Amino acid sequence: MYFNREIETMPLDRLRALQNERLQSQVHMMYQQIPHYRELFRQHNLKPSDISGVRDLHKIPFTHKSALRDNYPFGLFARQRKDLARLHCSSGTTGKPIVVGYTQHDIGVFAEVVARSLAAAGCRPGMLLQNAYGYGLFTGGLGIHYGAELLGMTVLPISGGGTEKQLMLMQDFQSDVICCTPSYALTLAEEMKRRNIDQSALALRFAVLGAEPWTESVRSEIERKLQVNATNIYGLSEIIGPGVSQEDYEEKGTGSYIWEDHFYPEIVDKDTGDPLPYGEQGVLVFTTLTKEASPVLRYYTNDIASVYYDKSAKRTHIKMSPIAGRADDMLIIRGVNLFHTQVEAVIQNIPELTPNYQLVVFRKGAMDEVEVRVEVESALFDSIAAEQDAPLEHDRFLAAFHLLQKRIKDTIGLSMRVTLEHPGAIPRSEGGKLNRIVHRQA
Ligand code: ADP
Ligand code: K
Repeated sequence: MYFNREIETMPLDRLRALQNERLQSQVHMMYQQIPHYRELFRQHNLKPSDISGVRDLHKIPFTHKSALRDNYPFGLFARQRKDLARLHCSSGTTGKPIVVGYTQHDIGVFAEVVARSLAAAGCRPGMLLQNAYGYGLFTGGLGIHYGAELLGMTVLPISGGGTEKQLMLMQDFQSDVICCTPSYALTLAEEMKRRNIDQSALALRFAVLGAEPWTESVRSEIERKLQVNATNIYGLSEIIGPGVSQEDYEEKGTGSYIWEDHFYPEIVDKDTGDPLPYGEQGVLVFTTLTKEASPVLRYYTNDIASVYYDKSAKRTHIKMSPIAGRADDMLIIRGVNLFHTQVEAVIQNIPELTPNYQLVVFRKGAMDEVEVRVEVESALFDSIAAEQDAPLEHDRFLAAFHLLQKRIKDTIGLSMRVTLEHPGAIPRSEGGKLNRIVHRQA
């Protein structure tokens, strides 16, 4: 099912023409309304008429998060504060948050792209969507909410956290869809088991998960334990919020559609900033094409992915790979670049291990070291704990330990310390994003 078949299946040449036309007016409007961009164009000897379409984008310098910080709170808005319908903030790790504004029209676009996303995820009018994304300054809660209503769903605006209540209402109301972070979906699944709630007590069919990087390892765990079809939703406040891209539930694993009639993506080299060809991994950069209040040109997301066209797909829009990580969350260990998702991917193929893991970075002498802490499957753990001599189980335990160490070395090129933990040893998401990396003094 398409929410907007005409746009979602628009032939590429027409889509490109639409983007070019929209980009021209976006650039003219920004030049008129935002002193920062007018000044930027002047410094680079650019006029709005130099940008006739997306192929001219490379002439424009990137917009970094620092530009939003420096113009805090409303300095990059193209509209006056009194003409806005809503403000959102992204957390911003230190100090002042990033502020984004929405006109009524922007809110309409936000709802439209979320409605398209939910439809691609398998959601249908009439289904009950339990929205466990956080409501508040974070774009997730309200963003999903308005999109679900537009699609014609019933929304349960429960927000994140309160796991016991989540599970109670999920059973009592027979929710069809859960929206939350993948790490919180794991928490829900685990808590279900702990409370002996049988899968048959739930009506869940779909899980729409995002706001943090995740891999197939986490997907298979969630799908198995919650009996759902789990798909990826991606977005960021600076562009609009969740719904910048979405995976189709019948095309899982082939990437997420970027709604490119509103958000034009580029992938650039993280060192040189040069645009990279389709399929190559680099930093995602977005240009908004229809934003009224908080438009951005070439916003440097810091998220690492690739983009490509999938000729066999249902829709014409470009796809993006899962996010490997944020460039600023990338570890550099003894000269090797490392994202935690690489370790997650290795864990997937070792059945004795669960996706409850954490990377501990510490210093040993002059060297950075990484310890992988990962929980073993509870059945395996129980049989080892229950019996003094369960030699077969011990063998499996040891084999899993060595296999993880070897595969990390072979695929990532780093030796890591491995610690197999008992179930429950690793921190869980309590409703929002989960930090997989901790730094420890040796
Ligand atoms: P905050 O900065 O407060 O976390 P945002 O919602 O703006 O709030 O965060 C957006 C960021 O979250 C993205 O730039 C990306 O790093 C991450 N993110 C969002 N969705 C996904 C996803 N599906 N996969 C991986 N990372 C994601
Ligand atoms: K952000």
